[in-house]
Amino acid sequence: MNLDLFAHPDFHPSWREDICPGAVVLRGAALADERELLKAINRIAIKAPFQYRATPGGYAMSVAMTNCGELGWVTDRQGYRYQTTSPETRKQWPPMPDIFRTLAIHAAKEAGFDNFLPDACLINRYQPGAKMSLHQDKDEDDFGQPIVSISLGLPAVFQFGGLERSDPTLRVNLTHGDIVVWGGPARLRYHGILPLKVGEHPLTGQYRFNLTFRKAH
Ligand code: MD6
Ligand code: FE
Repeated sequence: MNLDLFAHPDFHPSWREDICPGAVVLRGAALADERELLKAINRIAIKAPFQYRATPGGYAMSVAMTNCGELGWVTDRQGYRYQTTSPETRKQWPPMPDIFRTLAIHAAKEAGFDNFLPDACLINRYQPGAKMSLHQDKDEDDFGQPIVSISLGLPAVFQFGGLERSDPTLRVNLTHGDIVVWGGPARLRYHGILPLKVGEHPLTGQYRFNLTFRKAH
């Protein structure tokens, strides 16, 4: 593919931190696009409102979710899956904004994944107290494809474990503008987000947003 189509002169991560083989944090890599990203999230949420979905076990998640792109990740009593429509609106998810796609492709490339073309973007919204328990991302068809994750708003502590749920975990602080790219040998490692602390962010108020880009199908 011709990456000039995705030319992005503002893509300048301030530094990179390797978490482990296959996982890297590009600190500040989304900062140049912060306002455009947040505006786009607001527009998406008007068309496909944030929802507190149920886990297959029947618990309401503390993180509110929506999606954009061809496919969206959902969960209910039937299980976890990707689908082309929102269960609430029964319409297709809003299209993935160019700024989202461009940033995700550039971040993946920076981390050594040259052929990443995401078809799904899950948008998570955390308020103080919201958390994401340790989990693996394994609802995608090709584990050879990485996941790109953009953090905006309030900071969070990312827990990063091993291939077994009981493996010890590392803690990584993720702050506004950080992008995590993870794939290769890290792709199936357990991970989660510790309960969000109370705070006030100048652009997002009491929220943290996380965008995760995947090639689901
Ligand atoms: C979050 N992120 O940061 C939750 N999964 O809100 C994830 O679950 C995640 O950041 C796979 C790859 C990167 C991630
Ligand atoms: Fe995940």
